[in-house]
Amino acid sequence: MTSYATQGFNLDDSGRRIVVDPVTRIEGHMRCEVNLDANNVIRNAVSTGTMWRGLEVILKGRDPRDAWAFVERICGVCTGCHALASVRAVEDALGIKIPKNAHLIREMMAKTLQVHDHVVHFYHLHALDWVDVVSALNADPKKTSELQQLVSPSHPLSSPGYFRDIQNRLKKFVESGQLGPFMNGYWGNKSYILPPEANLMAVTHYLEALDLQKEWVKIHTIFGGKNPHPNYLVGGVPCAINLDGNGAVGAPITMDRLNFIKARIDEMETFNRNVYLPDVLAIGTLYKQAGWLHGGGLAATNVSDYGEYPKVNYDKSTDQLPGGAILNGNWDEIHPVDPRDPEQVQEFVTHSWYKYADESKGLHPWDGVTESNFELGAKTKGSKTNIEQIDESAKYSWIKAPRWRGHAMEVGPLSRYILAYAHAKKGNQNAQRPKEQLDYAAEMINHAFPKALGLPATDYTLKQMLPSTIGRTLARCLESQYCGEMLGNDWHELVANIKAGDTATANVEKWDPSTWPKEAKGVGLVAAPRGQLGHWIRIKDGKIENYQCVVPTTWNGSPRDAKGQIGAFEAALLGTPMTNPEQPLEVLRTLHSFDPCLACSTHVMSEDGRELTTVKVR
Ligand code: NFE
Ligand code: MG
Repeated sequence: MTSYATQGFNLDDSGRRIVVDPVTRIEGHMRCEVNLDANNVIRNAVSTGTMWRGLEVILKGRDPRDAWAFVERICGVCTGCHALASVRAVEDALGIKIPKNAHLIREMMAKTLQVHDHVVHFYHLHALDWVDVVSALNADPKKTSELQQLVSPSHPLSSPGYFRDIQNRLKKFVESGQLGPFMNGYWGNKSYILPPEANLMAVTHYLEALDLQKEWVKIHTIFGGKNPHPNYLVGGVPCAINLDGNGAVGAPITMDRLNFIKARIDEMETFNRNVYLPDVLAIGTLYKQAGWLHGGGLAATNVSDYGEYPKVNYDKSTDQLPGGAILNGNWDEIHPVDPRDPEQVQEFVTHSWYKYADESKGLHPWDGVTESNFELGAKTKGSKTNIEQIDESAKYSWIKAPRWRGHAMEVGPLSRYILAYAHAKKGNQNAQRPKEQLDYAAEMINHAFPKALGLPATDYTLKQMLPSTIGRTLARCLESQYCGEMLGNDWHELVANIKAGDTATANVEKWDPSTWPKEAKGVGLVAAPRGQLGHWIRIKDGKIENYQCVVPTTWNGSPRDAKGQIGAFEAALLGTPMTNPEQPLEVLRTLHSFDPCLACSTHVMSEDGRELTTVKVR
């Protein structure tokens, strides 16, 4: 028995151990082990990143203006957010201010990513933890049509015939035995509680979302040339504006293209409002009624975000989703977060496969060190290439352990929404962040959450219910909706600014490294879809001296630290009862609610490409 009293979690690793490896429907390589008590309740959890790629090491000695193109390859899912963090870090170091159009275009690219990422996450990476595809075959298409008209009254595709066609497509799929994206689900598990009609409706929306998402990312192709991995530029954006397109070379931003973008934004807003939010509310309500409100973990205590979406660039007080840190579940106190302060953001490697001179201490990212050190603990069972069980008392993950003032934190949309609610309650609005703007986020929490959960909107009920797996999924949906609306505002502002005669998209005054100081350091922050993202850079003699990325999934997927504090994935699993431990659906539900991205968090392969683990559920 191990006790981690500092966080109030008591871990018991004595019971039967279940291994889920890999955790699928996510980006990257992740393993999770849990110990169960005699009642099949999770009492200990161990989360591991099983891959290393070394991007921070690859960057050393390179031109800072090129860094965005390297770090952007950390991930194709949260595509663009590492490039954005990178150009912001370099601009911060060199004192470069970007033009208004560049700011608005970057904002639109970031919010497009947010909506795309959240919709793809919910329907394609997470919904099948709640929705039984095979059960949809038993649905009555007429009743499905009635259900949809009840929960999504404005959805244009609602006829019984439409659902019958989709059901027939599904039947053919299942009869062919080639389930494709629906392979290996735990279909029929008793923990799926939706009626067949709700399952058919949700599977239908899965297919609709699959079609739509490829349209939405065209916004990235217009502004950034391609997706995934759109182009960025230190000093602005790499696209030209020429509204009528006359005499322009390349592929400038024309009014035709802007109108195409507006049509996609309207489509996102309509889908969020008519389909995504009603689906999440319906699924949340039914599962809440069935008593499934597990998975709160660190969200009930420690959450943070750097704050994002400034109405006025470079003015953090105008952030439309304001940042801060909340500790010990005290929503009345919001601590300011300063990523430059060496005492605040630190990464520990005590339980990570890296080497520090003194591993009892954390390092601020400007002084961060990335040196691999793969060794397995004495208690690891099995051979090195076929591990049955890892030893969490030793090093056990390729993910470092970031901490804020020494505390393990949960990051992501749920954290941002808890913060928005707390800021609104304190009345933290100003002229650039009008009350309505901030209240909007709080309103959503006040209305959407209690409605979904069938509760009165009080601080007490929200605190009991919001920090949960369902709460996390709801918050992501609210953020998608909010980003869709902010996108519409950005579009109008961009068009108005261009029409007023401003066509500047880049500031190249400091492009030449001879204009740079001998030494400089900077930080670039982004509200990435999975949470707060920061890149820290040190520049010396025009080259990158050190580069460190502390990524959302590094925070959430963090292993234990020097004090033994567990990370957000691990904390969220504790106390969850499993219906059938041979089918770890509950583990997947909660882990998926974070939308883990291991490629992002490890950003660093075992040198000899050796297999570190095998797939095993026992
Ligand atoms: Ni690969 Fe990422 C996001 C970043 S990691 S997805 O969002 O940054 O959590
Ligand atoms: Mg890192």
